[in-house]
Amino acid sequence: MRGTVVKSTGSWYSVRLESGEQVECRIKGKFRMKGIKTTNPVAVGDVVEIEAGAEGGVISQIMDRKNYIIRKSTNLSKEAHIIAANVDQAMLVVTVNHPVTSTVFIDRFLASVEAYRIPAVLVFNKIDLYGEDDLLMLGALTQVYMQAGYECLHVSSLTGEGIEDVVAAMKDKITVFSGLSGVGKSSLVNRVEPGLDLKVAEISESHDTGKHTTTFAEMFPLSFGGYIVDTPGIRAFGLIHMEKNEISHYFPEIFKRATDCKYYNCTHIHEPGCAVLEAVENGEISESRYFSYVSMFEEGEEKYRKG
Ligand SMILES: Nc1nc2c(ncn2[C@@H]2O[C@H](COP(=O)(O)OP(=O)(O)OP(=O)(O)O)[C@@H](O)[C@H]2O)c(=O)[nH]1
Ligand SMILES: [Mg+2]
Ligand SMILES: [Zn+2]
Repeated sequence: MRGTVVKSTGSWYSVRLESGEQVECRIKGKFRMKGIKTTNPVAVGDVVEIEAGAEGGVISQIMDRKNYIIRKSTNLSKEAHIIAANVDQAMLVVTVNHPVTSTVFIDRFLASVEAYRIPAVLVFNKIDLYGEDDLLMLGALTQVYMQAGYECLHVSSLTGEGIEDVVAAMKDKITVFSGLSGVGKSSLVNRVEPGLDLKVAEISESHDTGKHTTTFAEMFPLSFGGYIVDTPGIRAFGLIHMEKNEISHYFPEIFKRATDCKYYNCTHIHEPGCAVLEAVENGEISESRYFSYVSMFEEGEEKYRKG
């Protein structure tokens, strides 16, 4: 029988069969990804083949993944974690404040989904909370990411403002919500699909640091068509291995500009006749995006030196 993994707790996997029935499964044997050690062999969104087991089902095979979102918990850790597989788009839920989401975090996330050609949308949540300075920052960040080619939505899952844009963008697609803990991913899912009633952090205990309220990724059907995968918040986004000369490919606006560089193997760090540096200079590429590119490039360099 074939089905889709809709929840994974690490030892048990809930698999939704084509009939709509849900079966609790364990895994049989070892599933390894080529070249990467992962903490979870099977992820939400995986299409799997299951057999009947002594208690519940047994996952015996994972079908080839169309794509996946993967991260390391820190840059030093050796193991990677698959956030979700076979998705149509990623919505990165970010907050300018309460908590602050850094541009470096946003850019690492975006680069890693670009690597698997997964379209990404930025959802700025909690706009009801923003003071004057926060709103200025919201405007500036929106400008930066629109210029880089990303759709940016402004919402409040508390007041419902802007939710219709999120619904429109999610219709008939498999969407994964990702972001720091406490930005309001589960609150947003509840707004979009009120019947779900997912657990969210108590206001009194939320403050500015997330409480890691959601502990397992889970996929839910949407009544207006499509699926949403809610995921546990992440602390930091460690990069999976990328070749240094590949990194610029995952910054769409840098990649586009690079065709005009004088040298075909330009790193866009110091070369004369670099069209990327020129674009940063005249404001066509934002400094914060370029800064993230350089930091990832240098990190790649360090890894290379250390072997
Ligand atoms: N003012 C305001 N508060 C919000 C909004 N969205 C979420 N919150 C609050 O922010 C806190 C965190 O929300 P959650 O939905 O639990 O956040 P999460 O991203 O799912 O967090 P994790 O599950 O820990 O990753 C809760 O106290 C929510 O009530 C919003 O738009 N405005
Ligand atoms: Mg949550
Ligand atoms: Zn260049």
